[in-house]
Amino acid sequence: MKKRIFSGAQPTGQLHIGNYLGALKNWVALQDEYESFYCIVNLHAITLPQDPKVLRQKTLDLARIYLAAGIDPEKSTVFIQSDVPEHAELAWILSCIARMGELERMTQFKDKGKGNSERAGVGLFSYPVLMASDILLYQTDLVPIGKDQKQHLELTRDLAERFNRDFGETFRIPEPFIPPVGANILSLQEPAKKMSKSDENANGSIFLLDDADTITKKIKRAVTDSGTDIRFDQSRPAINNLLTIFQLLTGKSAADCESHFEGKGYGHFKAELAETIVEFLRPFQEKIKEYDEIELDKILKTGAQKARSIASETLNTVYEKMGIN
Ligand code: ATP
Ligand code: LTN
Repeated sequence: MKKRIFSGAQPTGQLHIGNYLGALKNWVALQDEYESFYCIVNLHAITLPQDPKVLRQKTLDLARIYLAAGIDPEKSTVFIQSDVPEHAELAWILSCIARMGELERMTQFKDKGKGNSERAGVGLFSYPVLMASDILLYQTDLVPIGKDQKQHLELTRDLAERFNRDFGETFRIPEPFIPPVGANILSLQEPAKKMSKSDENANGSIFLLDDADTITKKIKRAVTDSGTDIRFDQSRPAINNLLTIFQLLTGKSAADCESHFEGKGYGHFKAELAETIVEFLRPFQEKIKEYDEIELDKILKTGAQKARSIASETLNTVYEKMGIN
């Protein structure tokens, strides 16, 4: 039997090249080898305020992005989280197993709650428990994610182990898949921070749907470090980040990237990088228009059915072990 993958992204903001290189690209690469479940996590999205109309539209847009990026619905199960009610049900059970202390240590809550726990939503606080539920429902082996989600995966493993210890072997313990390169693409404007959908400064991110002009401008404006040579150097995060993007999009080795730009200046490098990104995104942006709403709806409904058949089996086992129903 194939091993299983589960991953998801939130239908909020706009997907950027960091989401693609850190996560989506690997989802596509792994779908042949694994039985894969790729979810649009709309219940996670409402942990921060959302406009209902926009949320509904973004949920479908994100499904289109998955497909255009190369997720093949014949191979992978693509579905919307809220179409499988077991996600919210298991999240409740797991929230009775999780401890306040371990959730308080989650850095994403501290960041997104802006350090103000008096005013932050309870959903934002228990967000990682819902994520654990997503993963554990499918007896997942591997979870491809960017570096920012590593802590949430560790919590997922802890909750699964605790449940197994207290109620008997129930959940498979998942492993993270964090790519060696690209797991933490940085903001083009503030290379001390990750590229983020929720960044107020749009110039920090290259969105997958940006047009050629916008991409060229954003790369031109990207901050650089001191020094002039174009090479990988951990102590120069800005150039390191730009070169990493170039490396991942061209598939060249690090050494080849460096020799390619040897003796060239920033102007030359940035122009070529912008061109590379534009050419990479062009077929993707064309493909995104291909799926009409009827076709999309069919893919998502079929996906939800398949997902539900597995999720309900796990949830039944959980209830049985706990003496519920
Ligand atoms: P935000 O950027 O607002 O923090 P998010 O991380 O919540 O958004 P999602 O769309 O839910 O965004 O994330 C989808 C995937 O993209 C996750 O696996 C996440 O780890 C990954 N990811 C997000 N930002 C980056 C980044 N800068 N570099 C690499 N991977 C990233
Ligand atoms: N928390 C993740 C999105 C997410 C996820 C998941 C990722 C929700 N459920 C399950 C992997 C597996 C984020 O904010 N990027």
